Amino acid sequence: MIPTLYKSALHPREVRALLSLKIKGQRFAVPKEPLNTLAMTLNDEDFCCAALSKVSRSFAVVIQQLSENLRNGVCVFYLVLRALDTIEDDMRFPQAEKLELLRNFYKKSYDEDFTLQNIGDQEDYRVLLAHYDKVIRFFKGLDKGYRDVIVDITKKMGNGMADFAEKEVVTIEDYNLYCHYVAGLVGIGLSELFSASGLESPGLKSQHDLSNSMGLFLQKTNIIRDYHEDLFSDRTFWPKEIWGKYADKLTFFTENPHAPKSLDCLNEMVMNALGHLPDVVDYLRLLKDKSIFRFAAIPQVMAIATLAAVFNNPKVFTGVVKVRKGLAARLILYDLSLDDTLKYFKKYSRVFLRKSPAGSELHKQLLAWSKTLDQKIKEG
Ligand code: D99
Repeated sequence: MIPTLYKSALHPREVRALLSLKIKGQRFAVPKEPLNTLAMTLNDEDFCCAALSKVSRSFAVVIQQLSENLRNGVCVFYLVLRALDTIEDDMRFPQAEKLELLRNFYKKSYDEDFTLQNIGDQEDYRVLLAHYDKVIRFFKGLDKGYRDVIVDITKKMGNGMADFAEKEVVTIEDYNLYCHYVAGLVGIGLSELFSASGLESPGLKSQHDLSNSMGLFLQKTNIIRDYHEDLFSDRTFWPKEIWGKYADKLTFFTENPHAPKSLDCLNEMVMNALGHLPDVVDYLRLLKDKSIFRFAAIPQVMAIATLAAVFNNPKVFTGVVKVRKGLAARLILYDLSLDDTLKYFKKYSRVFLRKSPAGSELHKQLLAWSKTLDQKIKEG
């Protein structure tokens, strides 16, 4: 906590937010014991909540604030997605077996004897899979509308992950399709859960393009930020159709982080991600329920803050550039309105303009993009 506070030292509002989140966070106290100890004592629902807090601390707090039955649906959905992600990411797993498991994972949704031993590169994920029967029992207690959505998305995502386990992301079309499978479908599934809950309009579940963009904006931000980390796992997600214009091999950038070609490539990847922001604004504007709005908006604000931090920043090529946890704490604590969110988008869009060379092609594109964003914001 201290290092986190130190990083926010110059931002008093963040310091206050971090401290009060720490206090308030006790209400969602993340149990100190390891997850496999908790697995012995907690019932299915409490285990799932503890697992959620363990795998994604700040996100768990936001999910907790959703209304009861939607919260359970989203919690299970998140854990099912995390299980799929853990299987996809486990490189020690024999390929043929992995493809089989990804494509058939949805068929296990009602199988209370189903657990997975020794899969996952982090302890908490291994424990989640080892006690996956608890997730399945919690899943079976959900409303049928929620269960049908979760099974449908699991099937599509599992097949999409298996398709891409055997082929590289080369074209921008591949890039958009991969991100659709691992993140766009999350947005589409959530819109269906929001509509099924009755808290949002039935029409929301048909907004596939806007829902898809919600996931793509977050996923592309993660892929850009994780360039260095992903470089040494034998999978890369940067499309050759983009980076191939600036280098012969992807490792050129980590070897030449300050080269103009490296920064031009990075900035084009950021521009590509920013292309989804007008859809994000349109989607957030459709939301009526306050807790659903915050659940959807907070990761989007974190994402644009991350893009502003990585834009034109050579450190992306040699490490992971993270935004201060103080920002997440502030967003989680103060009830973020649509207006606040749009102000954040405006504030960060000025950073891109300021950091891009005046008169450059990139600057012109950013000006056009910023005007589109302004137009969207004014439509309010
Ligand atoms: C996600 N994604 O928030 Cl896509 C995943 N952190 O980034 Cl159910 C699962 O992980 C669900 O705590 C929802 O270290 C989401 C999106 C989302 C989408 C569409 C509409 C509404 C919400 C996330 C979750 C956020 C997250 C982890 C991090 C700090 C900030 C939040 C931490 C998107 C995905 C699929 C790309 C990971």
